[in-house]
Amino acid sequence: MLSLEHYRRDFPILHQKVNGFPLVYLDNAATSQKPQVVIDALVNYYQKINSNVHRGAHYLADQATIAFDETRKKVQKFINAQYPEEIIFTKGTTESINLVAFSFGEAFVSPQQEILITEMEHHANIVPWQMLCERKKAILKVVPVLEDGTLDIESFYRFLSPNTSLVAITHVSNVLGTINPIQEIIQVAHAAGAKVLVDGAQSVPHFQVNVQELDADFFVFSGHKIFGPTGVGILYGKKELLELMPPYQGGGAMIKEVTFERTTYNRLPHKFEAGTPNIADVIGLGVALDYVQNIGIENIALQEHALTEYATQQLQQIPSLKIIGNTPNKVSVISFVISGIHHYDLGMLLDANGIAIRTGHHCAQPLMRRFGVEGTARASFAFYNTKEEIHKLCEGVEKAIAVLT
Ligand code: 7TS
Repeated sequence: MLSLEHYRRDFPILHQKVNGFPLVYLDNAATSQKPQVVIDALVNYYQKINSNVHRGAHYLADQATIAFDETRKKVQKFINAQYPEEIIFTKGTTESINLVAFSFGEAFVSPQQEILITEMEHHANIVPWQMLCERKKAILKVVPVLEDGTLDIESFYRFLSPNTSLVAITHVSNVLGTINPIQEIIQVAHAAGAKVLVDGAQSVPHFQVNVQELDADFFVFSGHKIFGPTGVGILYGKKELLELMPPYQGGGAMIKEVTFERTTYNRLPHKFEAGTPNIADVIGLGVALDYVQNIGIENIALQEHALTEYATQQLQQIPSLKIIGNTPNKVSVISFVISGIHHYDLGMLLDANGIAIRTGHHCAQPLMRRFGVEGTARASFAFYNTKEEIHKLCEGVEKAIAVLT
């Protein structure tokens, strides 16, 4: 087991009082907190090497470019991509998915072809595909979710056809915590001739991902959920696919030569990185990945698993509380509803005690409809959370039930 005290000290934000109580931060699925080394990297960048990248005109430009390009290699290693140019920097998961929906959609999706998604997707992995289907007169198909929060894999097999162009699926649900059998899904989709985009926003922070082993065509995630800064995300794509896809945005850095008659495009990854990138935050993400690697993602997984089991067991003792998402194969996300209590009221009462959880639809309105709820309360843990914090959550919930019912 990790020495929690040691690692908690790395996160300055955790050591403060909120509403007079020590902060209990249980909203890590929305965004994780940042260790001091990441904060220092941002300050250091602006104090010492701030400059534009890939223009190579002077010392600072070189330093910034080296640090920026270094992160691409760190990400490549972190998810075991074959080539660094398969790593495209974006604003986040949302932009990565929009990029693929636009660019892959433009090149490869024709009328009447199908895009397969699931009922447990975040809006970021629904709406861009709806927009694509509208543009291309393609068809969106949705694989249902079973009562325990697992994917209806039989329906997935049934829905897949030679007409399926792309399967866009979350690796892990941000509401249910369910880990989808992504390797099987990718194999079967490939056998049917479809490509697969995996939304890794909620998987990469919690366990080892190996894109080559998975054989994913696209894999996307956000830096801010894995202890990195906001405003930077990753699109991994297989080189041979990215090569065939048109640029998403035009501008500086993505061109080889521009004339008023015709423009030729830069090689990967620059073709997909128009304009000045988010240099400081990209460098910060590199430091965050180093931080995770120093602790060991497998140690993080063990710690989070123990916290999740414990919290599940404790919350289940509360009679009016129902957990939504009951598969044992899940990450550290627990969504729940309490009969007779609105999730917003619960969230407000917990906040008054310094406890931060998320309430609402979690950007997954179709999934809320599937479970017949308007929203849920959701506690999500990082490795720096403690059993004591779980006790505080349970006490807070019990107090709220006493006050509100
Ligand atoms: N996909 C999944 C599975 C997510 O959980 C999220 C964010 C996104 C995509 C979008 O990521 P972004 O960084 O581009 O915004 N999920 C959440 C959440 O559960 N609470 O706040 C944001």
